[in-house]
Amino acid sequence: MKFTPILAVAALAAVLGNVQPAQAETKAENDARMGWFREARFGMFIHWGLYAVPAGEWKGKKYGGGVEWLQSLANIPVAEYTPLLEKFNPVKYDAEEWVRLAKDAGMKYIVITTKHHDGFCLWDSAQTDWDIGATPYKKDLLKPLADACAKQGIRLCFYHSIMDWHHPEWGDKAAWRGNAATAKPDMDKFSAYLKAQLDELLAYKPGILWFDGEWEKAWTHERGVDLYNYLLEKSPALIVNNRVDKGRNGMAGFNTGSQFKGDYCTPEQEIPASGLPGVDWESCMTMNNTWGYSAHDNKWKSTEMLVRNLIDIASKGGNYLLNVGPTSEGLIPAPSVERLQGIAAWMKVNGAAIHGTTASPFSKTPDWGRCTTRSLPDGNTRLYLHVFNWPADGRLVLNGLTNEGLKASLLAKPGDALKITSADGSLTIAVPAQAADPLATVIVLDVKGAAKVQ
Ligand code: JFZ
Repeated sequence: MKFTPILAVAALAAVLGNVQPAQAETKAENDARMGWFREARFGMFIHWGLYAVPAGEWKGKKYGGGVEWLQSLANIPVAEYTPLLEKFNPVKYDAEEWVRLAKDAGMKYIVITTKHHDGFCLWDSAQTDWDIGATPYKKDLLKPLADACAKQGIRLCFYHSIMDWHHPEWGDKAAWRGNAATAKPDMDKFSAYLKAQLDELLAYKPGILWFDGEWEKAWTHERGVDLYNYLLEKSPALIVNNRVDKGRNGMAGFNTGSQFKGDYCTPEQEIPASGLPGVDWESCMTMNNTWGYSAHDNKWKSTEMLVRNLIDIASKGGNYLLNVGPTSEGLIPAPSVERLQGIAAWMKVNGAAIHGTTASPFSKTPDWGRCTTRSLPDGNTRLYLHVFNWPADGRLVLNGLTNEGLKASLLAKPGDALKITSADGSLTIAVPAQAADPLATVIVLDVKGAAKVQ
């Protein structure tokens, strides 16, 4: 829904909001702001929009890859794409249920696409009619999610595409969009639109703004810095990903220079081999091969792979943002639900080995699996040994670990102590003959002092 006077006021406020640069943050302030994110380790990504209607197919042709890109993949002009509005009617949407699924899986935050590259908005924005208000459903999709998240103790976060194929003032034009000739692009006007929409979104109190689509030429480093400062001034506790600026190194996602804004790095569909030491990061990944819903993409990863990805990422000090792509009716696809429930069963027993943990002390990835750590209040260290390859001889050997071992047990059986021996600069734990969990069996090992690996 669009009210032009509000646009004018918001645009003016957007300009005035720019006057003061944000103050440099101390390390203690940064630690406080990033604290919940560092503890969370696991979140749910939701890609939801009009592209769920064609679901990866246009004029009889099936498209693969990320089908939230369908408008671009099939070169659909805005005028031909617009009627999808009439078919987006998520009457089966149950925000409480979505949040319950995420929470049970051990996810601590949800990042939902408020607007993807096609420009369509999931809330009834006062800045445009290209939104949920123009669909048969009409009702805001973000508010019920915000309420359910507040009720269930999950942080709601917003993905928001900077690139906008629908907005006439977005500066990079492509002929297929069909709106190339509507205006001489004015990126100042576009920025005012972006800020006015973000003002609306800040009212939902998001934990993170997850920008994307920053790579086109129209978006500049200066605009990235300006937007970051604008948001942090309005919402000092906010976390903003590095795609607000131009420093991201492609799919690897790390920042290529300290001048670039953004609180954390965003590797996409990949896990950095040795993590990204010294910076905060989050790998976003799909369960099949698409972000938005596809009716024909059945290349689902196994629950084992998803659980092991989560463990691998936590062992490298990062977060795992795992995607679901709901249908236009508002349902999370059954294969995704099944996998989330499988992860939930593992996390119910082993969540302590993920949440609030820090990276592995082993510089070389152990061949038996992965390790996460926790500093204990008494100065000792708890190691969580996530065993992927169960030792056939009943001896789990931790090469190079020179600490004194204090106690060990299966995480699932804290009462049953496992025998620890030390020899030749390695520590060995005597383990049961059979792995307790085929996905990953976690052994808890407390050692004296800080972990020392040679
Ligand atoms: C981006 C989006 O384009 C995609 O639809 C999805 O939302 C994902 C999480 O983020 O993916 C990208 C972004 C940039 C590149 C490739 C995929 N790139 O620069 O090659």
